[in-house]
Amino acid sequence: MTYFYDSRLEQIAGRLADGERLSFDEGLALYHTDDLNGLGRLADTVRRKKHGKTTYYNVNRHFNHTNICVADCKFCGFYRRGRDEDSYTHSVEDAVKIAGEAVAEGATELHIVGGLNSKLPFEYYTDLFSSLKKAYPALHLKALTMVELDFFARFYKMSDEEVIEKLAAAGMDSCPGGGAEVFAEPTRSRICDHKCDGDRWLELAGKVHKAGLKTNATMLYGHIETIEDRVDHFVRLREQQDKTGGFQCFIPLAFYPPGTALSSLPGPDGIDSLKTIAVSRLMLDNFDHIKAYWVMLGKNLAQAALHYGANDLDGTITDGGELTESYSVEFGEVKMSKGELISLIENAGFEAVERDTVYNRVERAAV
Ligand code: V47
Repeated sequence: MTYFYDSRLEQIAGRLADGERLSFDEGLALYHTDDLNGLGRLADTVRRKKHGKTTYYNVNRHFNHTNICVADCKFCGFYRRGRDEDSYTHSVEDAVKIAGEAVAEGATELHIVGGLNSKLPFEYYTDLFSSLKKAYPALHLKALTMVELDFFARFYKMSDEEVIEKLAAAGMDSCPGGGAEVFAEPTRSRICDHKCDGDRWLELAGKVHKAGLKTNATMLYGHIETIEDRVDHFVRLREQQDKTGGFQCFIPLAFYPPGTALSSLPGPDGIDSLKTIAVSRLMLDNFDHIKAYWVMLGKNLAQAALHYGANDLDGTITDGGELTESYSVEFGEVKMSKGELISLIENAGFEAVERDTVYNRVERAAV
């Protein structure tokens, strides 16, 4: 018999065992519990029902084509203005060279995102994707957030459908989950006033799903948002998933304050991060995968998160891009070998399975 220190968790355990969907209030109760291990056990039970001991990782590389951005998000340490000395925009040739290095290292995925750069023509993106595909047809291009797609539709004066169709025709295979931040107002406007709102982010994700492409979803937590904001985020993602079903994976992103306009904040602690992984697993009953993104959690906490509902550690990353510039000063190079990823997973008592971006197993010839 499972023992809970918190009787509310016991009630929720009963509802989960009956296959019930948890309510907004139950989401709050999960966050407010002091019974961390009880919460973890609930999330782990759901995770093991879906995936057993399987824990996924992938071999990937991040590539940021430009750091020039008009959005001015308070949590971002990555963006620059065009006049800044350290602003950059990569040429398509640079991108193909970097993709070649990634493929030589065994990467199956290139994760491509950048700033909202008003100096680039739309053809830059179609050229970028078609050149990458021409050079490396098997490399999956997981590219552009809903915020970038929204910017393109407005800036280049195209319909959403046209933007998605042209980018997909050029080689965009799926979209990463960035730009979701926190949907709830007024928090969203306070941290990213110039980005599209939560409803628009969800609308675009739905349109990408309808075009037949998968996307991911994220939530940035541990800044000025409330617990209510977080649970609202889960409920809205879950409702969108009921409608269009194209989210593969949810990735909670632990806020890392250095180098941002919110650098006086402490960021989330370890307990908060484990709770966020667990509550997301329990609230997002229609998401298959919960990713413990080791770049933001740190390797050790990401490993522990595998016992709190996560079933994916993401990847080798290599040159982690937009999230890693200040992080790497503190923690060193943002890169993990396949061997290290596998050890983290196996030492946590799980089975490591290499996946591609859409969660097919990758079989490699033994060397
Ligand atoms: O939208 C920005 C977040 C996101 C900070 O889909 C920050 O597989 C923490 O979405 N501290 C972009 N987080 C990254 C992203 C992502 C990452 C890995 C995998 C996938 C995927 C998606 O990063 C932004 C924002 O929410 N972010 N600044 C920061 N200082």
